[in-house]
Amino acid sequence: MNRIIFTVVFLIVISRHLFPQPVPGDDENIPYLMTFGTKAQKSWGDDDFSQTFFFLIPESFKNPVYFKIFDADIGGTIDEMNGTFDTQMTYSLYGGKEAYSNIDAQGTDPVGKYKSGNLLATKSFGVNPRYDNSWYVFGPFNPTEGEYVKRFGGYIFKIVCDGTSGDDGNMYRYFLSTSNTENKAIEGAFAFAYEYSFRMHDNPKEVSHIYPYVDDRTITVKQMNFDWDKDGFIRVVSVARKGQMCATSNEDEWVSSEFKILDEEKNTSLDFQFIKRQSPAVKNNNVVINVRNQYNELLPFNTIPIGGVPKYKYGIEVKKVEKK
Ligand SMILES: [Ca+2]
Ligand SMILES: [Ca+2]
Ligand SMILES: [Ca+2]
Ligand SMILES: [Ca+2]
Repeated sequence: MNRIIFTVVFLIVISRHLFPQPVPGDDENIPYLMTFGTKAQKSWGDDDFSQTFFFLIPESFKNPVYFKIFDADIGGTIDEMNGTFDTQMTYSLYGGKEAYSNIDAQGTDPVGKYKSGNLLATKSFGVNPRYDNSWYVFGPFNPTEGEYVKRFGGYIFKIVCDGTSGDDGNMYRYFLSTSNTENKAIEGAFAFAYEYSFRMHDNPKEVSHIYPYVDDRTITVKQMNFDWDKDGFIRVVSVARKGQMCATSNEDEWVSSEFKILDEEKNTSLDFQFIKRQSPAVKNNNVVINVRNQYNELLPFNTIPIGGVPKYKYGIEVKKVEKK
């Protein structure tokens, strides 16, 4: 019996390594990233019609890489139509100097030099049945075409998805792969963003997550969310926190709230849980979120949570109570 359990656990661990590196990540349970055309009203759920993602490739990895976009088009079965589909959107891939390290690239708004670095590839889409519900691929690229960032121990690439016209919503996902025909993971690679603009599930039983990483300088955390449509609640779970409720937004508004970081939470990921209202179910809900520390610096959301998905440890709270 123990051997069976061991084998099952072993296979789960192994299969997670063999499975592709999707963005959004497996543990996030977010159906799609979401970016609207520039003529959309913000009340549809996108505050700025632009989204930036970074991809880290560890320097030990030497083979070519591919950046794959699922449902790159704006039309067809996946995407949110407003009237008729008339939206254009551009995906741009950057590497080289400043692709990541330019401060404008790490903000929440598409301003200044947010498209810093060397433009390695770019492609615009509108209605395009060929790339509806299928893949478009940038690559191959040598990992060294990214920007080398010492503290990450690897090369960083950036993809910016910008709405350029129209008022429809683009739903899409990314995969970082070693193959242009299959989704093959790169060990130790991951993706991250400083602001997430995404589509929630329609099924009220599905819970979506993001995992901001809290470093040891973080004392307080401020979350801001946009256009939550009062869809249930957002709560934070961590190794030391059972369920911290966050202030949530209604239609077309930003709402923020803050909480203090506990010692045990330093150098761990927080689990922001997006829990839907059970009834009546909110459909087609697009949401934007970012999280900052006390210096107003954005915390990165990693598609694979650093240190794993944090689990609340009952013992920590007991110890804290005893100390008082
Ligand atoms: Ca339209
Ligand atoms: Ca589509
Ligand atoms: Ca799409
Ligand atoms: Ca919304």
